Amino acid sequence: MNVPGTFTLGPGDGNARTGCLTTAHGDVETPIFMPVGTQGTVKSLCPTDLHDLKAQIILGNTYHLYLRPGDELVAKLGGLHRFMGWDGPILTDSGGFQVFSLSGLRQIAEEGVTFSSHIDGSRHLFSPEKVIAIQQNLGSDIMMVLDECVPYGADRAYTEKSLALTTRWARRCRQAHPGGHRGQLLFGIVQGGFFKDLRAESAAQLLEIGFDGYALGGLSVGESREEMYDILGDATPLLPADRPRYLMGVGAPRDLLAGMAAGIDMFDCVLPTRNARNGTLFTFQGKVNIKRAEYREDDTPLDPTCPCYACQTFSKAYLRHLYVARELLSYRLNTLHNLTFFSIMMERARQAIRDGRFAAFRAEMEAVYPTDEE
Ligand code: PRF
Ligand code: ZN
Repeated sequence: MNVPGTFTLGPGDGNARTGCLTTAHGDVETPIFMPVGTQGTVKSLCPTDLHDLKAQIILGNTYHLYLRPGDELVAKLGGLHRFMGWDGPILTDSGGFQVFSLSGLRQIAEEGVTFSSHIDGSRHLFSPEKVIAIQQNLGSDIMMVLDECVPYGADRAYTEKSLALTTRWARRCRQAHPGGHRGQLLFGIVQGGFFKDLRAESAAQLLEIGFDGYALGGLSVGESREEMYDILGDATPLLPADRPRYLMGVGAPRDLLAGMAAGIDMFDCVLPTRNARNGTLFTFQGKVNIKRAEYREDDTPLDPTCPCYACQTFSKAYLRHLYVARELLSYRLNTLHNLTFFSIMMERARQAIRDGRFAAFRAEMEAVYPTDEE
């Protein structure tokens, strides 16, 4: 049994690599996509469903769980794994990003970020020490440092100042969690906006502090694909090869492939789960908008090759009916399917990397997912 934090690289193909990350709740094969379970649940699914679709690690949110039900309550009830009945690995985001995207009236200072709850307007402070304490209470396997995700379009002066603060916060997070505590790992987050030298500075500073893994933050914030891929290609090699690399909040199938090609090991995104709930389904033949009239009498499965319960049991006509009727089962079946698709796509990508045919696999998938949005 390896100790938490052990990261073993397997075969690679170009910059793409396979690996295995050990956590206190088991091993994660990389590259991996992490389904998002913001509030201690991957919306509409049970942990048994997640095991069935071979999810290896899920993501939870510090911001939401701190506000409701409260990290101290979760700790009292045995930690997040026990509370939500998921015994596999969990990564928690630090709350930094959610404060900036969800809460009202933010105020950034040296001490931390003060914000209003999106639930009841109450005021709260997230300091580096506080978000570590919250994540320790939750008991996640991988914790993230507090950072500021610089808004798209921020100028150099703002980005520089923000980056300096993000680095000081990262250092305080590391000091608050020098390592060891229940095997919880701590990842640093590279910021620096769309300035390559600032990205390099951020990476160097985080490396000097020393983390169990390194994330690229501040991407997929409204920029074009070309801009994101440009920073991705430039910044990923700055992260140590022997540590897991995580691209936060990404993404669509072709973005995952671009990330893997650059040497990224971990991803998370609400896309498969959110799209499921608005009727957009992913298949290896392309995207399907299940509400379309053409499926009204379609007695065939969504994807006959898909092992998910929805595809094995129901017709497109039935899935369309559930969606149009706003039935709860629609959310569940669509989510089961989309996460199964992402899980299989990542497994195929890992195998393609091992077999030295990742570029061909990427081209194959891009032919099916050629569109701009996704
Ligand atoms: N920082 C944190 N979480 C994040 C991001 C970030 O920059 C992003 C950006 N796409 C998603 N989630 N802490
Ligand atoms: Zn399916």
